[in-house]
Amino acid sequence: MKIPIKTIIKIIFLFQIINTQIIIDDDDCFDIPKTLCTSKGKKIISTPNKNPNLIGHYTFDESGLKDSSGHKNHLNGYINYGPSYFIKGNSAFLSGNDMLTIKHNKDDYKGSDITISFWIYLLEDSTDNWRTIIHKGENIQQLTPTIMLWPKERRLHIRSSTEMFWNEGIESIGIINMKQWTLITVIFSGQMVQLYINGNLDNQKILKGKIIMNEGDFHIGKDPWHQGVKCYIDELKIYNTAIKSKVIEAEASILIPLIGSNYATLGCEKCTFLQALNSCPENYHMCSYPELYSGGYLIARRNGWFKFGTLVWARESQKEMEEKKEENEIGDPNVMKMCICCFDK
Ligand SMILES: [Ca+2]
Repeated sequence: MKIPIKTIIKIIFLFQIINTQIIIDDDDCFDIPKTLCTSKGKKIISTPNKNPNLIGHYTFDESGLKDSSGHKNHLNGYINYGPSYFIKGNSAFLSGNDMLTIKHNKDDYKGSDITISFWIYLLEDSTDNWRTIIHKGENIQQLTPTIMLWPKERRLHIRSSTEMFWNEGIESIGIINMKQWTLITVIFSGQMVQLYINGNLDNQKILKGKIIMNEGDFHIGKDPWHQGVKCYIDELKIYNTAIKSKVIEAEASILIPLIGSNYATLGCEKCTFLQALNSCPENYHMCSYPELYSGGYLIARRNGWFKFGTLVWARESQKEMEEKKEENEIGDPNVMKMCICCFDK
């Protein structure tokens, strides 16, 4: 009897798959090892190499509560879906009463360093109460990490517990806009806490003590001790390390694809012209009017800087500067405006 060559190949391939180690995990799901060898090891089929420091990744797309990082830190709770931050897929709709949790898994942490990144779309303005977006901890005095909203404004309240005090952190300078997707990234590393809004460094601080990690669960959308936030959340990522600013900028580039999130940064909120000139960080300068209209104003609006007022200093031509001098606006210590700094080309 002749056996077709295709059938022989199929039998050999099946035999090799059977010979690989297939594990059935606690959730009764197949866990196939990352690499599969065929043709006596000449052909290697591998799954994409995932970032080992990404210990939780929640897309809320087809996978629902599933952790896509490969670490099996699946969400617990009931999920309602909302629209995705991008064209395809879903987000998680959180009503303000909904709470999702992630169990603490000590094997995933290398120390106290942690990065939290997510897209948020606020559906409700301030409610006069402190509201929890994310909180990890067994009780109200374990705070690493915690991201909340202030009672009377949409300002972020970033908290952690340190060796010096149980409650240390920073507040956002920008205000989170309503009904607009915003990328929030918070990095806790050593004694440093940094907040990025839409890929742009919003605030940072060296805390009094070293940050301490706790063994409590993550609470998403609200925690047992505070009210929650009515919002959509998408692409929630948890890293056990401090990620690089380039990674954050890359994720935020979807918002301002032509110029990038680092095109402009905030120099000062309300300052005189001379203070404004000195307020820009290295590699940045006070934006000119063309630069403001080419992206400076867009970034300022998206990152919530216009709460400081709508008056903005601009670097102008020599002639315009001379005219301004006559008006004495530049030297007047009572004229205060915002300074938006643009990247040096
Ligand atoms: Ca999604």
